[in-house]
Amino acid sequence: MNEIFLQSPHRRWNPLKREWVVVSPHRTARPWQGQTEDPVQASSPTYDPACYLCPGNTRAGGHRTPEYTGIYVFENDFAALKADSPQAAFDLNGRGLLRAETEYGICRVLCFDPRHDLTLATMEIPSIRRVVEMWANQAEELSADPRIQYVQIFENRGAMMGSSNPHPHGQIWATEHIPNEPALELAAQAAYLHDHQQQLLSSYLAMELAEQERVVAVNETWAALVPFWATWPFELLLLPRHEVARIEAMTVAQRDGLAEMLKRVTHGYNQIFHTPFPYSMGLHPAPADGEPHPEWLLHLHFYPPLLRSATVRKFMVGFELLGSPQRDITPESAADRLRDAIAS
Ligand code: H2U
Ligand code: ZN
Repeated sequence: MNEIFLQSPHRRWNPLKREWVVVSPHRTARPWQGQTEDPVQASSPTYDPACYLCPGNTRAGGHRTPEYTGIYVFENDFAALKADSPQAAFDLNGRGLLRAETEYGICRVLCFDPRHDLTLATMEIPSIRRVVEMWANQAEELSADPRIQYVQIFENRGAMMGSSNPHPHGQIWATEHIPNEPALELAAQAAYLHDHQQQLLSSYLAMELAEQERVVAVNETWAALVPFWATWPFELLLLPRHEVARIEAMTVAQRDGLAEMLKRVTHGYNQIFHTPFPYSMGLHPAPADGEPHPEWLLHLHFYPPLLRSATVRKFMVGFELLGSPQRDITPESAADRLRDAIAS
């Protein structure tokens, strides 16, 4: 890449959301006197009697988490969306300014492992593979509901990301409407396929694999890279190397490869600042609306907040909130660090 873009202020195009990101590589030596966060305690017991996700413990509302082995899925006791809410729509005077509609949905919590002290980074690959299988089963089951249009599977990891509990777990929100982020990606991918007769993300991956500047890990079926347009310092995009749009449509090899890739990237994250790395991670499959979605490539986003140590995080404030997202370290230098961390 032209040296100018590694040293001078510029903006980069995010073709997946069709928006610009400001990059300020010259600012990386900027002094920091702002907030630091207390490092997270790394050690925790294998079983915590106060944890609502540990086998045999009581949850809110009197529910009991069974003595599960492997994985365990349950309906969120404080579900943001419900399957039994009434249906209504509102648009005051038909002017599109005061609009509301009811939202049907199903929210579940997924325990990745009975052991309280593990994370994706420290779980064995066969255990992560079991999580991938559960994601596929859940996606298939929830997509079959004719009122569900999108199945959003995600993990909030670490107190810094608002995770309520260190026990390894994720969530599913299956919704009646396509949420904002996948809706942007749907429009962008559909327009790209229409204009170029190629998938946006497949074409992008081919270019990244040729460039090798931002790719941090590759196996037979998946690649992990810091996207050219990354906004978070150590953001990652995981892309399958062969076409697949839906979680449940992944081949056995793709499921195996994803488990291995998840282990590598989460382990690598922990190596960067020698601390359990917080993040929000999620899968973006094609909408569950019964359409074939030839434009869509299944992918995973990792959005980690840490910037320069276990305690100094990137804030999305000021210009990022009011103008455009902005970053200091280049995606290329983040990729160099991540590649080394994954290899270590
Ligand atoms: P995090 O993934 O952000 O930690 O959230 C965990 C979810 O677990 C949260 O959505 C649910 C909360 O509603 N929960 C239960 O379903 N039962 C409980 O007893 C506590 C928390
Ligand atoms: Zn626990």
